[in-house]
Amino acid sequence: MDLGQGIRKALARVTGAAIIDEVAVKELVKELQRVLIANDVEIKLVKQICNNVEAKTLAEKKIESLAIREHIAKIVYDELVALLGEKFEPKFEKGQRILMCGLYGAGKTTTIAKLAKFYQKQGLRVGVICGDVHRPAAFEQLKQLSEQVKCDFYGNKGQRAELIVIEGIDKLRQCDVIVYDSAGRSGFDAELSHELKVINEKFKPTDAFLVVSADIGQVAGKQAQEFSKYVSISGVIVTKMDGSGKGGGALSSVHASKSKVAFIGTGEKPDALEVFDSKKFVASLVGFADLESLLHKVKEASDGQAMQKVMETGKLDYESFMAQMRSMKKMGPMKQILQMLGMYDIPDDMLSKSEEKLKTFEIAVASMTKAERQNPDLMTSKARQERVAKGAGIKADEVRELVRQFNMINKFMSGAKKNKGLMKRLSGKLPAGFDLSKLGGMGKG
Ligand SMILES: Nc1nc2c(ncn2[C@@H]2O[C@H](COP(=O)(O)OP(=O)(O)OP(=O)(O)O)[C@@H](O)[C@H]2O)c(=O)[nH]1
Ligand SMILES: [Mg+2]
Repeated sequence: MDLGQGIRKALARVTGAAIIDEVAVKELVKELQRVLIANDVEIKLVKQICNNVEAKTLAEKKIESLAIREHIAKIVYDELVALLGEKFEPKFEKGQRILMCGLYGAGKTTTIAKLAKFYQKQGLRVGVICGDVHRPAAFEQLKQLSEQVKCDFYGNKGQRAELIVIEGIDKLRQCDVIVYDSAGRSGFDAELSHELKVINEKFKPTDAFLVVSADIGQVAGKQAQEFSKYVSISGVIVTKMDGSGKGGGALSSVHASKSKVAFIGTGEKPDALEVFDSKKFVASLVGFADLESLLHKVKEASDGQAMQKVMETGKLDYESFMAQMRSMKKMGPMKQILQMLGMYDIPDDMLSKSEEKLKTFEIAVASMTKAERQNPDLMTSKARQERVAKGAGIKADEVRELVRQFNMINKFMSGAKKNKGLMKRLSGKLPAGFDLSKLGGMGKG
């Protein structure tokens, strides 16, 4: 069970209890303790959090029950935010030189591609230097990644690292941000400290990020201390948060060691990087919805033209429906989208089924004629449904299902238009030109 699942379960149990008394609170604290320890959070910190939660929660016993449920979630939230430190503020100026360091396999090279993408999104030109001269495949790995994210690359096979740095800075002088990928080591030794010293002198980094994998748990803090002796660490990047049950330990120990968590890596792909914001992160652990991020994603992914049409005509057809589906896909995995709505613990097989369904729908829409796409009423004809199914190579039942769902969404949209409360709640948070009263479907929150 990951940290979030555990915490949400502990909270659900106490907030679901008929009466919240001392017993229920003690139960919550015990469960919380178990989850945090399993996540490799240092015992001393766990005790401190649990004592605080217990004391604060019991002090509020008199408040009416609905309020106390929210209040307990807030107490746990506050304690966890304090455990994990502050939000990191990345710099977006030109002339940055970023040194990446860390031990073997921590995720340095992968993270460089993610960072390149991150800074590029801010309009900065990024170049990367392969300084890993020890591992033969390192050059190709970084080169391929740089092609994938379309950033500049410099490497020189067979050359010594201290020369590559100098050449790289020169070759990439057009870049606003230069990121240097250093070689990993199995542990902290004299060789590593020497290399860090040399690269520091030649590269003159404006920032150095230490990359650690979440699965080392609280050792992350010790590594941050160790590296800090040789380079000035601006922040720690904790990778593999997606696959580790020890992320809580890694993050909290970094904060306890007086370093900052700068970013977290949540997957292997170049866009699986988040600026670390403890409030946002903890909100997700506790299970609060994140409407802000959802709307940001909608803004990023929306297919402008097709949406515009829906907004102007106030009418959904299969073309705009498909555009909406494409936007959904661009927004990332459905799991992420649902989580932003506060729906965290949805079984994976249910998710994959819905994603499969989306694919089938897309194939079906592609097999419709233009007239059918623009006049959804045509698609109520059984003969047409069967023809589309045949053309798409899917079952007629699947087309019927699409038509049914389309009609449902259409209906929901006209309903949403009338829902003044929802509109009001969302107004001002939407991107310019995005009129929810004519759109509906997306903003359901
Ligand atoms: N699931 C997941 N995998 C990751 C993440 N970051 C890196 N990886 C994987 O971890 C492995 C090692 O990543 P690299 O980027 O090569 O690590 P490195 O620190 O450069 O390794 P060396 O250069 O050999 O020291 C690769 O298989 C990556 O795909 C992450 O956030 N999530
Ligand atoms: Mg590497």
